[in-house]
Amino acid sequence: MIAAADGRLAASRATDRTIAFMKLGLSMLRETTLTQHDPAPAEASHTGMVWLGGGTFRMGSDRHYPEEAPSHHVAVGGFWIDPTPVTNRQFREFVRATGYVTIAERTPELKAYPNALPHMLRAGSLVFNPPDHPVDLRDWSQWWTYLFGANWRRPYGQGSSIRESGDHPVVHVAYADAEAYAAWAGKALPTEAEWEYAARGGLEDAEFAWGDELVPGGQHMANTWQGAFPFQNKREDGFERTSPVTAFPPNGYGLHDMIGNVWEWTADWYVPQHQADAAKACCIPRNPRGARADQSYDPRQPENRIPRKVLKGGSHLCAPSYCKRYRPAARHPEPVDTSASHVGFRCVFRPSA
Ligand SMILES: [Ca+2]
Ligand SMILES: [Ca+2]
Ligand SMILES: [Cu+2]
Repeated sequence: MIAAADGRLAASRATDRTIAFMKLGLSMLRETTLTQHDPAPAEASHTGMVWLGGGTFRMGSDRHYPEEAPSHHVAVGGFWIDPTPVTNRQFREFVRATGYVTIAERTPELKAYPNALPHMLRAGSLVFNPPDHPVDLRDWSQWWTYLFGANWRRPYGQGSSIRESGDHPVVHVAYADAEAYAAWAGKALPTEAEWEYAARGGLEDAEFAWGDELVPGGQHMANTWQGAFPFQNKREDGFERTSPVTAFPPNGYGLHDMIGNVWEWTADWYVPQHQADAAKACCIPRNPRGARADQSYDPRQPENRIPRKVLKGGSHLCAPSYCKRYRPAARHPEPVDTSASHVGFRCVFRPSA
């Protein structure tokens, strides 16, 4: 349980940063699908990264949430990808080398949040703070707290640390933080199509990154949530919060944690649906880059003009009883300024064309 650092916090629980500040106040294609055409270019060896030859695959799903539909064919070129999310240890190397200060560590400016109540404008981040009883599942503010002092070094606020979790994914990183790390590493953030192609691990249209069963033969394949969300975490997978990035088996491409543990930032702007499937093989989009920034705003919050990126993969908070987003097709919009205790990222490297 997270101790509130400030009496006002109870009222400031919210799902994203801006709200937190304002709160108080085709079958023919099947054979070619997922075939990896491109051999890894010899130009560079990206130590520790996994080469994925490009291919055509079925992106999205018609069987789940509306934003994942329609399922449609997409082609991606070959690229390298990190086999795990970026860890606390890796992120610390970046910060030591550059002196970079993450968004969650900076005091938010009134200029950027004109509707904010001044006392809320303190450095912090969103921390999962579970109630001990059933709550209205429509109200996310029941389990999210904007916690002053929470950041990547102190994932659960004052008094917490990452001393024992160097191999856990870094969290409390906003989009710009992930981008800054990627630039430093000479890498980039994946597009949604690249990310989903990688997550599917070579399986055609499967529900999960490992097949069609969530817990095949009783074996947990990812760090998700078992029990009644958000008050009963049965930890049958062994972890209440984040887990070491290789704690669960890799998918068919050798990639760990694509599903669960932490959501991962992608470079694409969010719109709540996919484009229609191409009528002919000729017209399948290649390396799609998502929507435009000005299409990504939250329509329910017209006063908040913070554009939103696509998050992928679900997290340790995804539960059959609440949010079945522990699947490659699943997606979630996240305002670029927002950081949280269940969101991280991994990088890709694209060969120069
Ligand atoms: Ca778990
Ligand atoms: Ca993940
Ligand atoms: Cu979820």
